[in-house]
Amino acid sequence: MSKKIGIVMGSDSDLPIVSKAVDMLKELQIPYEVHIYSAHRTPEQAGEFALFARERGFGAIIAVAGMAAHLAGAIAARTTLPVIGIPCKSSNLGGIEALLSTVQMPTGIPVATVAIDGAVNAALLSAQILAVEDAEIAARLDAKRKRDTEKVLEKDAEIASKL
Ligand code: RP5
Repeated sequence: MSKKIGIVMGSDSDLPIVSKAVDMLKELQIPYEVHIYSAHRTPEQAGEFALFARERGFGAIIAVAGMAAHLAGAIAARTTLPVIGIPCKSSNLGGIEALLSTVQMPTGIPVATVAIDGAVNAALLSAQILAVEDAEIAARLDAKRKRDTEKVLEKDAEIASKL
């Protein structure tokens, strides 16, 4: 059984983004656990989750938050597991504020930040982290890359006949 991926979102309004990460983890047959813990509204629960995540069998944590997005950093401050931040577009600033809040971490506490709303890449990166030690996940990732490549080549073959 592989290690689990923890997914923590700051609000249930982040669920449409989280669902995309969950779908990717399901496709790769990776176990996961999802929580709603906010760096601001439930700081103790978010901190507790991070503190005990390693001993609870997690291999990496994905933190999803918008606006003044401190969740990924707050979690990273309390664990040495890899933390991946997804900045969300949840205000009229378009997510740039969440991107900057997530990516600009002080030296010593890294957060691997993906694109605004980049849920699929966050899931893939978390799988790649587990795949360092897990040959089955590595094989599934290789197979997915191959399928993705084939899809693009099929489109390439079609485009010539369309134009
Ligand atoms: C963040 O504030 C959440 O992650 C969410 O993206 C944003 C807005 O939250 P709600 O006001 O919709 O609960 O903490």
